Order: sequence, then C-alpha cells, then structure tokens
Amino acid sequence: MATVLKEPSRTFNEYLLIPGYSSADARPENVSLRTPVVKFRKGEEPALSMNIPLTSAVMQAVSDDNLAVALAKEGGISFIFGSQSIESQAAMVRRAKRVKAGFVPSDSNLRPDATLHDVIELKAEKGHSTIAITEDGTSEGKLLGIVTSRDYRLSRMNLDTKVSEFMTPFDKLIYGKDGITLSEANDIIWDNKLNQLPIVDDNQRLTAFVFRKDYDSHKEHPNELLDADKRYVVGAGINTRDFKERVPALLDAGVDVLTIDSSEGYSEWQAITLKWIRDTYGDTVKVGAGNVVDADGFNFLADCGADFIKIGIGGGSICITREQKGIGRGQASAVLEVAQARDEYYKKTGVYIPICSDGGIVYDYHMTLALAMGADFIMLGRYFARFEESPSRKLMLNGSYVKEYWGEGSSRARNWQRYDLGGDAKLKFEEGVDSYVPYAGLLHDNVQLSLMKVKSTMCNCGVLNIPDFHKNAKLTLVSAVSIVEGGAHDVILKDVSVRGTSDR
Ligand code: MZP
Repeated sequence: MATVLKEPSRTFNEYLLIPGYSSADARPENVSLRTPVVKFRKGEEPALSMNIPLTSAVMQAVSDDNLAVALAKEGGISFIFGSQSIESQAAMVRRAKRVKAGFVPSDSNLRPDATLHDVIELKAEKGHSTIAITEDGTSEGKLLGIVTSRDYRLSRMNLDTKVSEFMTPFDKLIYGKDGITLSEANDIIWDNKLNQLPIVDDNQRLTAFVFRKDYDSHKEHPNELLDADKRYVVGAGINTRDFKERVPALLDAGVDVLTIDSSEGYSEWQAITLKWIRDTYGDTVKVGAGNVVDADGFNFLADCGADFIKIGIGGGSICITREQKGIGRGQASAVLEVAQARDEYYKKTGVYIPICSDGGIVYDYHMTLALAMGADFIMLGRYFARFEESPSRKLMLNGSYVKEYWGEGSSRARNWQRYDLGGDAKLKFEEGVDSYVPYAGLLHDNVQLSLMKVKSTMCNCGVLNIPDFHKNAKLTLVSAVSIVEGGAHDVILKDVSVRGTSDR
C-alpha cells in the first residue's frame, strides 16, 4: 500500500520565527553570514565557503558572466546556466574568471584606422569614455594607444579624422605590467594623477584596465568572494547527458564549483555523473547534486559523493511541475526533513554536507526562514532575474519597467536535459512558464537590503551566525487568521506600495 506522510506539505508562508534572548552584542554588524558550500570532515575547514548564503539559479534568464561577477562581489556564487552549448557556457565562465577584482577587461576597443565618428558611436553605445586602441581592435590585442575625451575636441575636429592622429600613443602612456597587484596599480594611478591605468603583458598586449573611479567601489565590497588568484569565484550547471565533454571544458575555463541541474535528482543518472567525476578527478572537482525533497533523496546523493545537495521540486516561481505531474513538496517541509537527514549523516559519518534551499523565495523573510530551518545556503531565480545585471531584456509594461523571466522547463528555454528521463532530445511537455518580473535596480542595493533584514531577524533570535541559527531557531506554524494579522490591517494605507517585500 502507498505510504502517506502524516504531515501536510508546508510552505515558508506557513511559519514564523519566535524571538530568542538577544544580548547587547546581537547587532547586525556583528552577524556573520559565512557558510560552507562543499562538504567537509568534522574539525576541518570546507574547501569552499561563501561570505553570504546566496547563489543564483542555473537559468538562462538569471546566471550569466555579468551576474556572476556582480554576485561574487557581494560574497555569493552564480551557477552559470548549462542550457547552452558547451563552448558558450565555457566562454561565459572564462569571461567571469578573467575579471580580477579591480582589473577590468576593456569593453571599448578600436583599431587605429577607426575614425572620430567611430569613437563617438562606441562611447554612446557602451557609455564609457576610455577606448583602447589595439592593433586588431580587440580587448586583448597589442596596445597602440588610448583615447579619452581629453584627446579630441568635437567642435574643432572633422569626424573622419583617424584615431591614430589624435590618440595618446603607447610611448606616451603610463602603464602597469601584467601581474602587478591592485594596490600597486592604484599607487601608480594616484602618483601620476591618472584616471585609468592600462595593464599590458610582455608582448604589449592589453590584459585589463584599472580605473581610479573603481578604487572606492572595491572598498564598497568587503565581502567579495575571490579565489587564490584574486579572481571572482564562479559556478556552473551541468547535466547528466554531456558531462564527459562539458565538465573538462568548464574546468579548463576556470570554474570553481559545479552543480548537476535537474528537476528531480534521486536518480541513477546523478549517480553515474557523480561517479564519473570522482573516478576522473577524485575530490578535486567540487560538484553539487539534486534536487531532492526528502531524507531518502539526500542519503542517496550523499552516498554517491555529492559535495552539496539541493532541495526543491515544484516550488519555483515559474514552475508548473506540480500541476503537470503531481510531484513535489512544500519547500518548508522539504528543507526541514533534509536538514534533519544532513545532521544525522554528520553524526554518523563525521562528514557535513551543506544543503541548499532552491526556489520559492517570495519575501525576504523566506530567506531567513530557509536558513532557520537548516539550509546552509539558498538558490534564487526570480529574485535575481529582477536586477539590472541579469541577462534578460528590460521592457516597459503598463508604465513600469519589467524584466523577462522564464523557466528552464518552458519551451522558450528548451532545456530538455534538465527534465529528461533517458528519452530523446526533446521537451515533451512544459514544466515552466515564460513571465515578467518587476525591474528592481542594482543587485548590490537589493542584496544589501535583503541581508540586512536577515541579520536583523537573527539578532532578534539571539544568534550571530548560521550554525547557531540552525541549532537555536524556534519556529511556529501560523493559522490562516494570524496571517491577516501579520500585515497592516484595519487601517487605510496611505501608500499601498509599502509592504514587507523587496519587490513590491
Ligand atoms: P525561484 O527563485 O524563481 O522561485 O525558483 C528558481 C528555481 O526554480 C531554480 O533554481 C530551479 O530549481 C527551478 N526551476 C527553473 N526552471 C523551472 C521550470 O521551468 C524550475 N519549471 O522549476
């Protein structure tokens, strides 16, 4: 006979936190959100941790190289989407890894035979006034000079004038040698009163610029997540089909951590993928697996060698899996059960496998609840899709800006590998929708605000770090009636836009 679980499947909305005793030290500035990403033995340090507990979803509308850099600056990790060719995904990883904190690859480049007209057009397109003049017009070509707005006077010059006639040529440039540190580069900038410093290798090829204006912005990101070479940490999604080709290409591009991206991960396909990675690379390659929603799924992937395990089926904002197939579980119930399995596994083996709550975060306080319920970190799609840095189009809809956001199971994404159970290379029915989400501005501003709320609640609960939150959080179920009491009620609101969410 079928097993029927006694507890209903519950969502984050059905819970609240009960405050604990807060000492005078319980202040947001004393809270650490540092959290492990990959498994570690008792008493050892994890090989990879994040400074904030946020990762961005393995989705076309969410995680490209641009968002990966923006999120790593805040201290989290993006998993660059895998539903694209191996070459283009590896190129995204490579681009993100090329961005060394404070060292910016040149995005405005021309050849010396370009004209002043080309300079004006490029400046309008990119919005940057520094243009590198390289032999072949690429961002890595031999540097022949630079053009800034100080080099031309529009009112006096003909638009056909060749760049080579008015650029500041290489022999008049102050430049840095590839390999110098950011602080050495900044010293040269300050000593010579420069606005930017080109960095070149031994063959005079351009590798990056360091900009004076970035000096402060670098200081604005004290949590940035860097590898040993001071490059941003970047993740990528893989599937259980072409992993023998995709994994080596991503590693070659410099990826730091992988995750198997699948709508349902309690499967032999994941076992085969994890085994191949372990047989080929041992423990040097870090890879998460999932998604699961109960202890059985967790234990299976733990025994298969996953470095972290993702939780969530059917709770994503764009997901219609539950409607289409009748499988899934309320995200709160899933996180609570898997967290208990993680703790038991740790007790039994001495190995701590971090768990990630993936999808279904609507309000900022859901992040806090996911952590309180035992998640080590959270994966979000809709949340990040709203930001300037996400790859999707920004449009005006009924007088407000929106961004497009579509599921990996929608026919738009055509990510058949995520849903495939070993059939042919086609999506047989949709498990996701195509939608709009309200545009919300810059990632930095939003993440800061959301995490300030998380830290503030942790202080109310009397905890200063995530492991203590796991141990000490006290949660209560809410009745339907008390949910009404939780919002503003029985008053006439002056401004209906003032609600507890970050996106309304
Ligand atoms: P959310 O943050 O938008 O609520 O959920 C994002 C998560 O939904 C992703 O990380 C992924 O696990 C899941 N997802 C992505 N595409 C689909 C789909 O098309 C989906 N059904 O469920």
